[in-house]
Amino acid sequence: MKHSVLRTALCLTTVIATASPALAEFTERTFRVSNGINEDHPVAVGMQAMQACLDEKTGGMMKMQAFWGGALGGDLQATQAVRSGLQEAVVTSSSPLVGMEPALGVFDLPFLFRTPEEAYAVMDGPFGENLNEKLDAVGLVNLGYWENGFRNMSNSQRPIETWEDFEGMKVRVMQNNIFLDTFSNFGANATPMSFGEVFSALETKAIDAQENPYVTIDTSKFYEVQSYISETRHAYTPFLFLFSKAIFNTYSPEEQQALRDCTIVGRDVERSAIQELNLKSLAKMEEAGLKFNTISPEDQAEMLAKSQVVYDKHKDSIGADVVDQVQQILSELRAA
Ligand code: TK8
Repeated sequence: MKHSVLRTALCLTTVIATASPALAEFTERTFRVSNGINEDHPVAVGMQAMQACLDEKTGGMMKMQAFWGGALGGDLQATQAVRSGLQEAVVTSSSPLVGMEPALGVFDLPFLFRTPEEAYAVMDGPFGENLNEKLDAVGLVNLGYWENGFRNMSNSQRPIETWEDFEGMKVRVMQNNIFLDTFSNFGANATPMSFGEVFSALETKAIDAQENPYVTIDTSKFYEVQSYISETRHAYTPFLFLFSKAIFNTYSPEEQQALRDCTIVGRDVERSAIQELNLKSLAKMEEAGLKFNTISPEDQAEMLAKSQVVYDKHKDSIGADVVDQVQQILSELRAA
């Protein structure tokens, strides 16, 4: 009896010993990931897929702890904490980070991308890699470009059909000069504000309008305090999945690779979840009583033409080469 127990034990040891070398490089870790958006946003679905991937690759050693609704601070504040090694990771919009890396401003240029596929081609290819190197140089490891989506307008005043409809409207913009200039140039009274302040600013009518993708307007409940929704698609700004370089550098190569691979798995799940939810979010907001309108292609073209001054003003500070590279990729895609 004793003998057979011993034999079973020996047998198990062999099994464990042959299974474990791959796991030997993983240490038990829990890392924080903060978000400004709420838990019913598809970023949560992406993070679940990312966690499942990490569980599989690390034998359950790496666990993410998510913080939603800006619980660890807004995009800028959380990214600063990540940069200085006080927090492991953040999912943030690129726009508030242009002060850290000006090249990110390319994503803020109005009407740059026409489809998600154009944005993916730029972000997931060599251009995105290049940008990741710049971010690395300022202490941020960008593990992947996740989706927020095409930005649309909501407001409490009137439908936006042409750029003239912005006249005098108090529009919240992200903390980003390109957005500030884009809306000021349309005649709006643009106010930079962190995301966490938007709901109550809309509710108290301190501002009339804000702009975000449908899914974000839905999950952050902005539609509850808005009356109009207009499909301007004026910008596609990505979410960046940023990891603290100071902390990342203390991880083993296997852990780093697992993080990189699993962020991409999560990204793909998150992007398709957003694509799926987009029209549902819009329908839900219409059902809640918001009046919806699209913009005619002519008026859209006029908005772009009117915005040329914004391109001219910001091209050098973004980096002329950076803007040219993206426009080159886009013109090749559009010619194909
Ligand atoms: C959430 C933000 C948000 C962004 C904004 O933290 O600030 O309007 O679109 O999604 O990153």
